[in-house]
Amino acid sequence: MLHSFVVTAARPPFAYMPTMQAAPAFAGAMTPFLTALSGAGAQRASTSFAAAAAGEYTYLCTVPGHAANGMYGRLLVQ
Ligand SMILES: [Cu+2]
Repeated sequence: MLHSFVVTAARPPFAYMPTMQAAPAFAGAMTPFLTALSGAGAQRASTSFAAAAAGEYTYLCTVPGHAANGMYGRLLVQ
């Protein structure tokens, strides 16, 4: 199953296709869509970013329907 990761300043609820409302809050705070399983096993991605401003952010999956069905969480930067 496809998944992705982005940290955004947007808050839930999220639309079925959240990419327009979930721009990355920081440079590098996202991954591309991870592709489906292959014969080699699970896909993985990593990213790194500097959370340059304190605040409350949301991390979520931008694959259509995932964030709308709860695939998100809160990231608190202090
Ligand atoms: Cu997902």
